[in-house]
Amino acid sequence: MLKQTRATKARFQLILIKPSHYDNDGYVVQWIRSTMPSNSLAAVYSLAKGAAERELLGPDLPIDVMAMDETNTRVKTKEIARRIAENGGVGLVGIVGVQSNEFPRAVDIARPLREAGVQVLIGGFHVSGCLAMLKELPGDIKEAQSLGVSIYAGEAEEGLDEVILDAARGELRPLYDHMKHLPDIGNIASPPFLPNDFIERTIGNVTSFDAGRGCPFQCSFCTIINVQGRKSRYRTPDSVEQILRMNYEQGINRFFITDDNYARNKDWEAIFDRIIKLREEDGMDVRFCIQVDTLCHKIPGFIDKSKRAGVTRVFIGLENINPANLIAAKKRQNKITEYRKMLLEWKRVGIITYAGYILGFENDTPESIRHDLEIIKKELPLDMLEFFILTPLPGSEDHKVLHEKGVWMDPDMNKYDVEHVVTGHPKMTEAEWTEAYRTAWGIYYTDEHFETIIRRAYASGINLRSLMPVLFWFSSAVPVEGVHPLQWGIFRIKYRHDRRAGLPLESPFVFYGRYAADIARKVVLVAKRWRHLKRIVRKVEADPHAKLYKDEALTPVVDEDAEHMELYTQNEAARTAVERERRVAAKTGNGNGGKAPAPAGLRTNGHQGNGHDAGLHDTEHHINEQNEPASPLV
Ligand code: B12
Ligand code: SF4
Repeated sequence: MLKQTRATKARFQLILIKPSHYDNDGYVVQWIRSTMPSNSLAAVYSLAKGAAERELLGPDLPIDVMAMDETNTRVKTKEIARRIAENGGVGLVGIVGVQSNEFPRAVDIARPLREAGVQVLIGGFHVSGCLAMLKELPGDIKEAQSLGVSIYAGEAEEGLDEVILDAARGELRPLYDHMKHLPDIGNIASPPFLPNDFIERTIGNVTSFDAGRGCPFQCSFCTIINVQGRKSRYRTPDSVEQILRMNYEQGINRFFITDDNYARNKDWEAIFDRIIKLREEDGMDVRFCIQVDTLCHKIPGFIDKSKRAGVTRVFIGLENINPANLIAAKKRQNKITEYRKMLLEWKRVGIITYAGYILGFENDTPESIRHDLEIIKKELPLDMLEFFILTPLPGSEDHKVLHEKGVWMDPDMNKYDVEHVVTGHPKMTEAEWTEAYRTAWGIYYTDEHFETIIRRAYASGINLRSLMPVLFWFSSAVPVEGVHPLQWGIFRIKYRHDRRAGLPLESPFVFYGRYAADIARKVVLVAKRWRHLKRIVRKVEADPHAKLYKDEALTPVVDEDAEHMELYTQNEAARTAVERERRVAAKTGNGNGGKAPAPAGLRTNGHQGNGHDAGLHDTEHHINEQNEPASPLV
């Protein structure tokens, strides 16, 4: 236990840190404003505050809770150690929501703290995923334990009290394993919450919370099902209302619902109904970004209720358009025959779509990736596409299989940020795969396609002033900053001394010279790209026929698509998938006598964002413009 430095009445210091990770030069990725508040931190912070309010350690030992997110705040370990010492020497640093790519940084934060005698506990997806899937703890976790760092696997909802009690006695255990029991999160007293002064360090008036955990599907690259389970656990509508009201009171009205698949939250409808009531009857202007799967449009009422509940943006796990790849990754629920229908449904209600696309499935080659992206641009009415390198993330089945077979995987966890190649590929070299990822952004976000996306959006009633920042963000993060849009922030901060353990301290001339040149280059590039995009938006807005824009992607789905669209004809796997869907449709009597891949409702629907109902779009446009969201994500 840490020595007490001043005679004061002791106060238990609980300091929660969400770590960042290192860039390729070994500097901490950090911004003046980062993308969004972390829900992992909000969840643990709120539970800790609850424990403090309940006086868990008794009236003589009050608990002070402090949270910081390293993506927007410099972690000063000496100050933390001093703070604990000045408050009676009792405390704990919890390193929260640690992903695999953040684990090396988390250990580097822990090291000086341990040297100063501070108790440290690491939780999050890396440790939980490893405990869920591996027979033995991997070397990096064992190494952390050898420094005296404790590990917390599983969710904090039922285990945090025990940890605080142990830490107050100075008896933290090396391992807390809560993986066997997944807690009920329905109506817990302290749902996720972060105070406004914390949220102000992120972009926009946005915070995040999980309305549920778990997903029923079985994708082999997924960690979530092995850590949070396949059964849907969800918060009650009362609990969601409590989260919304607490935030609304502090002026926050935009939310990222972090459920990996909100469409499979068993209580999605009751939660949406409550939010609709808050919006329509209580006048709360709350808005949301959600994540869904590609079959969400088949859930009756899901898309229309999303609209009424204030969803403005939706992330979709599209992943790939080659059915052979999807089957190999056990992503059987992704049916290419449903992609257009689903995207047109979102367009119908004027909600912006982002799709995740994974590069490096077993049939991918640089040429096939390029070809597939051209098909997507032409035939899918999608707004943003974001790319990821297929990565065997600890906690996934893919990682487990490779680990058990002894296949090479890069031992440097810092690279597991889905932007680095960390294992071999049957058809691409590491250099080709890396290059395919880097160039994918430029292949999708061309000037021509910017204009197409903007024209499709305008014709579908999407507010262009709201789309533009997002389009800018997703198209520019990699070319400008070299980081994924989900990691980007406003103005990169770098500290010469905050370099990865083992790397040399650079000379001030080299470090600051490069830093200044980098800033100058980025400022010019950002201004140029923004102006350029603005010109395209203005051009579309000035076009008197823009509302009537139509193209192949915006055309309602019809039987004949299967004959000519490349999405359905490009290879044997695509043709087989279409045939299979036709047979299923024939058996179930669903979708036009088994001929078409399209449900009748969609085929006859006149308002597929092609300007048929421009009147409605005008109203929508007007409403959206009243309150333009500033965040790139929500
Ligand atoms: C929202 C989200 C984001 C958001 C915000 C981050 C956040 N954590 O909120 C954004 C968009 C910024 C993001 C970015 C990225 N993400 Co992300 N993200 C998520 C997502 C969907 C939800 C996170 C969440 O809120 N979970 C719910 C919370 C409550 O669960 P939890 O984090 O596990 O925390 C609980 C327990 O672990 C435990 N616990 C955690 N910490 C601690 C600490 C202590 C002391 C204790 C006692 C307990 C404890 O208690 C918590 C409460 O129950 C998860 C998937 C998922 N279902 O978790 C992916 C996930 C965490 N992300 C992932 C990845 C890879 C990324 C990116 C690298 C992707 C990219 N290239 O940009 C970046 C990294 C950026 C960065 N450096 O942060 C992976 C990590 C996998 C792994 N093994 O590392 C996940 C699991 C998704 C996946 N593909 O598998 N992400
Ligand atoms: S749909 Fe998404 S959350 Fe569900 S198993 Fe697949 S990757 Fe995981």
